[in-house]
Amino acid sequence: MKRTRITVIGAGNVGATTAHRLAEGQLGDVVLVDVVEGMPQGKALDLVQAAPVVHHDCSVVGANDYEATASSDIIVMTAGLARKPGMSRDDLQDANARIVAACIQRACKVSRESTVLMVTNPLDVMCEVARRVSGFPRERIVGMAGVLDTARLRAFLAAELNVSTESVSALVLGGHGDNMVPLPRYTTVSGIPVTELLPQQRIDAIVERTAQGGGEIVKLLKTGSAYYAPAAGVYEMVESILRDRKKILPCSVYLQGEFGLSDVWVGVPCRLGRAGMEGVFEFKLTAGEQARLAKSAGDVKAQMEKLPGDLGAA
Ligand code: TXD
Repeated sequence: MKRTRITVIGAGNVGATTAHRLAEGQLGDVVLVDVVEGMPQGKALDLVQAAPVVHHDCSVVGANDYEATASSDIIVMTAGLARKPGMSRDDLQDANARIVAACIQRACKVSRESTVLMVTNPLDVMCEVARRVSGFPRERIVGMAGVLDTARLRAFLAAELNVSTESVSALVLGGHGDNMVPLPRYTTVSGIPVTELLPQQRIDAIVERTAQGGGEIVKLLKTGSAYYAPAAGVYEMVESILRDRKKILPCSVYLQGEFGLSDVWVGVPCRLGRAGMEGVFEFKLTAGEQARLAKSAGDVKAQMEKLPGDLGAA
């Protein structure tokens, strides 16, 4: 029987932490790929040496090319550059689009049946790069951002109300970052909308803090950005796909008419199972929510239009 194989491209903070979680969660054998020679191999060896202590039987190997990634079930894409001083958002988009295109082309060429899980920023636009170069159907490309954004909102609300994070469920739509559209009326504590539990002013402040995304963490760390919570978000999505759990999770997906939007990547709730993105969970938005989602989608589309036309194909 073929063993489950997960490729993680980029062995930096998010990639290595993701590999760690995937192996310890026994989700499959992991191939960690990075351009830096020796680095993915060294981190893989370190992870393997933890196996006897933490009890898992997954293999973890490091590589600088894609040979060992062949026949992967999932490709998690975390490679990319962080914004450097003097670099505009558009410069970063251009640089990461080239990295994502090159990596996804090579990885998808040897794993034609895989599902791509995009993590690299700018998230929604990088999903489009993966779509163009892989030629995969939309069911087999999803972006991770919504799980992280909702986790942040849930964590803040649980602390505010002094309840378990498990009792809080939240819904965030839209593009990643400043563009997210939190839906407080669907954000509940054991089924009770937070709008019944907290004054609007407090909800607004918590939503605003969530919308700052990882900015608060970047300021504290000074070098680098969040990776524990992002890796946890990736883990939840990979687990739902590989174990066919059919969880409803907010993911960046290529909309085809759902929520009145088409040909654009936006975060909406979807069912994740063995076939990948098995369906968008559509529901009726208020006029205000719809307008905010459309604005968020419009911003992503404007960025998608700036992508170079010569990204290549797998
Ligand atoms: O919610 C989300 N989607 C995000 C996204 C949450 C957190 C981080 N988010 C984005 O993930 C972040 O903006 C970056 O675009 C990626 C990776 O973040 P990370 O913090 O892991 O960055 P690192 O530590 O700099 O790691 C990037 C690695 C590094 O080891 C490089 O050598 C490698 O990517 N890299 C490559 N690997 C393979 N192939 C190529 N071409 C390549 N270029 C760089």
